[in-house]
Amino acid sequence: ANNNSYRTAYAFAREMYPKKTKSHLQYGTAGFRTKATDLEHVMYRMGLLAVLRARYKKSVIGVMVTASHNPEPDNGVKLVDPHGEMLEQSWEPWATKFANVIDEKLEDTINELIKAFDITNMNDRVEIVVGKDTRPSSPHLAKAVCDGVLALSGKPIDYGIVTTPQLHYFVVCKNTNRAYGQPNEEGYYAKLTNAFKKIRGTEYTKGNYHNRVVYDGANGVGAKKIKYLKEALGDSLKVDMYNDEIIGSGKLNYMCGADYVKSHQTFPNGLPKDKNVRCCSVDGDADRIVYYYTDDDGLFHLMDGDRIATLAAAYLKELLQQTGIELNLGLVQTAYANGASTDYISSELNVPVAFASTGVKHLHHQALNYDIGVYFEANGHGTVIFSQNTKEKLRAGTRCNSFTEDQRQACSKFLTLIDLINETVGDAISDMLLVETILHEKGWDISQWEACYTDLPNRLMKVTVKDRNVITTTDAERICLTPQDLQDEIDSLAAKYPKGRSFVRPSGTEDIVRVYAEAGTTADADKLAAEVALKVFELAGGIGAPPEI
Ligand code: G16
Repeated sequence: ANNNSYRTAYAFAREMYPKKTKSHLQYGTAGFRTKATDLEHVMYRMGLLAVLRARYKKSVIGVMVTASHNPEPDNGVKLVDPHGEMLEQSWEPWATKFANVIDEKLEDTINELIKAFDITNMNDRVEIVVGKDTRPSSPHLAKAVCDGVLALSGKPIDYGIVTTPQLHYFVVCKNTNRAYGQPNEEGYYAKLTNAFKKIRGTEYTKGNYHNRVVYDGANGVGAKKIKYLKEALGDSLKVDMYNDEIIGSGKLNYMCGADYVKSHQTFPNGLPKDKNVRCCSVDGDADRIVYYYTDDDGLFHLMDGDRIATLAAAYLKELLQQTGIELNLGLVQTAYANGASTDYISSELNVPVAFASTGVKHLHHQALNYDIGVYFEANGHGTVIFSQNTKEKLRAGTRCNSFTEDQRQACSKFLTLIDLINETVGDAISDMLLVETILHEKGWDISQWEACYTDLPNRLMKVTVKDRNVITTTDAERICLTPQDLQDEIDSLAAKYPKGRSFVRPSGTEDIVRVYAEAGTTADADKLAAEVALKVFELAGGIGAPPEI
């Protein structure tokens, strides 16, 4: 091909995926996300961009078609970088540019990027792995991605319906020459379940722990995939699956799934409400998970991402101590983290805590500062990552003569645990297996896990405004810079309530402003959230009915 003529890319665009919408789209918290009907051209162009990125990085790149927790008519796309991270942030403006230029400028934009990054290998037949969730719009949109890949002579590899974390895993397997695992679904289940079964041993039930969990698949890909997992788990863990409606039923994430349970702090539809039974919910692309149960009085108890993070951090710390190896362990949270969890981690567990803006891409980045970096958003999105140094020291530890037998065993157990964890991104299935492993080892039921600390009551609200970008924030989104006066108002409202804390931020996945509030009592948290929501409505151009106090 001629190095500066990308007519095919333009011709394809004009004939098959013309840009029909005028609205400006932005690469947000998790890529592009909006009504599926507005995304055809964006998908095609992300196929083009993925090929350019793959040639620049000389690696396999991933493209996932999903709108995760959003309602079924939405869709979206996220790009996956060579090491399994989200697309590097310096390329986000390029993604935004590709998504928004007029068809006639597409060829120029391709040339501009090639020049900016001095991409000289435009004939390389790079591989792009493509995955999609169960939305009815996904097959069509995934085809648009593949056509974009083909238009620049890349090689699309369509994995069909997979979870987002599975796609991240495939990318890493391919880029590490399979050192991370086999780049297919069987390889994924085998890696996780072999590690799980190895740690669990043959004693499936222990103390108050029972090897049964009730699972809400959110009527999405998380339900479809659990069937294979169950087969691979055998009797080691019984997963009772609910919410597996057929594709296109309109039930995806509807009154079920991790986002619904976390935001409404209530049981999802479709699950039996048996008392004191451990339940969990995943979201629409199975990268988030939360746990919960109903107590003897019928009260709902939520074990969110903060709880998973603290459970994992405490366990890893213990295991690390058993190895006798010195490594630094830290935890990354966002402004949504419950204040009680932050106190517990820093004061009781003595593990350092750092804060990052919402979006796993930000948390992941911060977690890289530790040898063992645990990161979780309160909504249940997170994982643990381990430095190369950690893995090498543990491997050496298994053979070290100056170590005791116990230390050597702790090192090999730690390595098995690393295999159980999908380090590439938050993964509901892998996180579930991690939680189950820790509870099993401790012999805990879910209320013993909950007893570690007491959450401050909290409340999430959404406010619809004309333009959510009028809200800008700083300090990991904990302080609001504009509109002027809003932060002062939040401060004086929060000061009225014991342990009151609140912040606001524009969502990067929905066209709304999010409001978070916590306080010493549920009534206070509810009041504070409503009052702050009303201030947002007044100062940031609210539309529709004002929030009620
Ligand atoms: C995505 C991101 C998460 C983020 C969530 C909500 O989740 O991956 O990191 O917390 O959106 O983001 P926002 O508050 O900006 O709308 P998912 O599960 O929808 O991909």
